[in-house]
Amino acid sequence: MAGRLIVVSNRIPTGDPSGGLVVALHDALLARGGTWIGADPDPSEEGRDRLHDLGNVPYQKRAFRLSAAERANYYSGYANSVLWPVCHRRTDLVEIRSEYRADYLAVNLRLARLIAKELGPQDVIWVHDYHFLPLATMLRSLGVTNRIGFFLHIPFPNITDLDVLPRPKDFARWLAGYNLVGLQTRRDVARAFEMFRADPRAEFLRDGTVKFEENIVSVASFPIGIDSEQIEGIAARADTGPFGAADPRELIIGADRLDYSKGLPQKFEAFGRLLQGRIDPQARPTLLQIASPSRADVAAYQQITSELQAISGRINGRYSELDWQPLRFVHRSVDRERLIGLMRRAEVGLVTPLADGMNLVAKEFVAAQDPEDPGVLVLSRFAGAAEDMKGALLINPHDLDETAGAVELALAMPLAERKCRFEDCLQVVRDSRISVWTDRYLARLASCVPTLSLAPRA
Ligand code: GDG
Repeated sequence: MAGRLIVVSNRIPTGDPSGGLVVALHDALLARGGTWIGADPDPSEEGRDRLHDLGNVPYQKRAFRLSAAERANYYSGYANSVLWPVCHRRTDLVEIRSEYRADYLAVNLRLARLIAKELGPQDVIWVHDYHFLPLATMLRSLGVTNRIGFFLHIPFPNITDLDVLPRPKDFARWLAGYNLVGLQTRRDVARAFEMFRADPRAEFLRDGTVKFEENIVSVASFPIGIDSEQIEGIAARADTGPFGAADPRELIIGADRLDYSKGLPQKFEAFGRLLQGRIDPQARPTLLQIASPSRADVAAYQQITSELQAISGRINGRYSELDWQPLRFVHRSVDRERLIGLMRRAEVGLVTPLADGMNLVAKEFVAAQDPEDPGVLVLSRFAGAAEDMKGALLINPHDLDETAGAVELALAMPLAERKCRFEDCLQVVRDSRISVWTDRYLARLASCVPTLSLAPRA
């Protein structure tokens, strides 16, 4: 690619990059050079009319600033209280307010203007996630014909759920402003096609692309992955005995952002079912749930936190012994190496989202296992990762007995079967590693039909 790569994401890494996605984009920018644009962690409201340098080595990091009202309306509001629940099939949690949408559009338009000002003719823009759906349409309205790609990290919404949006038809039009829309799974692509098929403005071309008014957009799946080699290395060296004398004999681990999409109440209740007679009381299994705090200013997140505290209190009250607490609900983030060590130590990884774009924890759990004595992944069918991870025990997280039964099976699984399932899963994790994801996406974007004419409106 001749021009610069310009990556846009709401979160921009400061300090050492950590976490799969951030590392992948960091590597892509290191290899190709370019600019990463994101929201300024500095809460200052000054200078919203320009991008601020957050450092130039080894690539440029530039930040846009938000006012306190914009943070509330664009970020916590439209992005996290409208689009997030719509895409995660929780339309009951959607909060529609006119100021949310107004600021979402205003922030995107301001960002489009700031980007357009500094864009070279060959630059390629790669936009990440639901915070920026209308960015391409807005850039096109400012005369930008550069290649612009989009990747949606979360599930593509069901077509009927889109009707909950204030102006449902915007969704398809905004996406059609991009040259390439990348989604996590083939199932997501099918839902996107269903949306375009139902839209009279869209026409399917023979090569599988969609012509939407004056734009041509390609839609394809690019299942995101992890730096599996790095995690395998960390896990092999990790401290796996942080429990000391209280080391549980059978450890089941969960690690999620504390989010209502992750199925945590269902996970806790299913564990309660397991304790309720399914398991030999002598086995004393422990569920360690690390739940890193997330979006605490949004009411739905406060509610789910209280709900989880109540369920874990009930289960522990009922089953704890003087020297055994079955459920450890740790509502804070733990150090990455420690987390990977805990994953390696665990007999079972329990991943139960009700809806999830991919779920990197599932892939990290697999990469962290000891190949000679691997643990078993119990994985929700509703995680994007389940589309390819056939070696996992797949469950419906709404079915508490099924989940409890799968954990029981996992805890009793003979080594030969554990190894066989692990090897299947590890192959999937390695095949979808993050460097492959980045390269595949950018190669596909480079081959997309260029935008020749411009959309007349944003
Ligand atoms: C979105 C989509 C998609 C978790 N707790 C701790 C911790 N983590 C790390 C995990 C993992 C990451 O956070 C979570 O990634 P997920 O993929 O599981 O979930 P989301 O945050 O919802 O991510 C998702 C992803 O984007 C990428 O496209 O897969 O579907 O929702 O890396 O290990 N890390 C540390 N301490 C913790 O306590 N250090």
